Amino acid sequence: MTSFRIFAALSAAAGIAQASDLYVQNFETAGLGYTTSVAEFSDGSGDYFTRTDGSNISSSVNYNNVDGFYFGGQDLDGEGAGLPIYLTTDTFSISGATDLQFAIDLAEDAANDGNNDWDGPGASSGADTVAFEYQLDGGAWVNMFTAQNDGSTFNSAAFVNGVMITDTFSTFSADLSALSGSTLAIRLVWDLDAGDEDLAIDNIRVTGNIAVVPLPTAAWAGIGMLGLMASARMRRK
Ligand SMILES: [Ca+2]
Ligand SMILES: [Ca+2]
Ligand SMILES: [Ca+2]
Ligand SMILES: [Ca+2]
Repeated sequence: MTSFRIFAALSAAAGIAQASDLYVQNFETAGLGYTTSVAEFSDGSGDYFTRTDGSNISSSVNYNNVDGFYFGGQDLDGEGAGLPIYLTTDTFSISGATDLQFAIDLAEDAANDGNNDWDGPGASSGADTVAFEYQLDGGAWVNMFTAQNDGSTFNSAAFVNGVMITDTFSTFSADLSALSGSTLAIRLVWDLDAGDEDLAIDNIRVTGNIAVVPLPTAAWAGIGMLGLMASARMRRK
C-alpha cells in the first residue's frame, strides 16, 4: 500500500457526514435565488404576489412570527394574471448529498370576519390551492404536499396534510431522503382567486448530508511525506 492510499484510507475513516444547507431562501435580498412566472405585483391592498415586509400590501394582513421579508400572495387574478402562477427557486446542486429534507415556513392571515375563505373542489371557481413541488435532475415536477381547504365547498381554513396553516409562521416539511441526483429545484403552484385567500411563505430550505473529508493536518502531512520518502527509498533498492 502506498502512503497515498494509507492516507486516503485514514481520511475516509475520519470523514464525517455533515448536515448542510443546499438551498436557503429567506427573501431578505430582492430578486435573489428565485423567479416568478408573472412579474411581482401589489395593488397596495388585497391583490398581490410579491416579496414584502408588509409595507406594500394591505395593513389588515397581519402575520405573527414574521422573520423580516417574506413572500405573499392573495387574490392572485385580481390584477389580471391567469392562474395558476408560479414561484420557482433557482436550480441548485445536490451532488453527493444524502438524506435530503425540505422545509418551509407558512402562514395564512385569519380574516377579520372570522371566516377562513379557502374554497374546496366543489366551488364553482374551483379549489383554492398552493402546491409544493420538486424537480430532480430537470425531470418532471413532483408534488410534495398541497395547501388546501378541508374539502368543504366554501370558507375553510387552509391545511397541509390535516395541519392548519395559522397566521403564525410555522414550519412545514417533507422527507426527500429517497432522492439522489445532481440538481434539484423547488416550485410553488399558486391558485388563490379571491380576497382573504392568502398565503405567506419564508425560509425555503433544502438540507442534505455531505461527506466531509478533513484537510490534512501538518502532522498527517508529515507522516505522508515520511511514507513517500520511505517508499522512494524502497523503490531505489
Ligand atoms: Ca425572511
Ligand atoms: Ca377561491
Ligand atoms: Ca379575484
Ligand atoms: Ca386568509
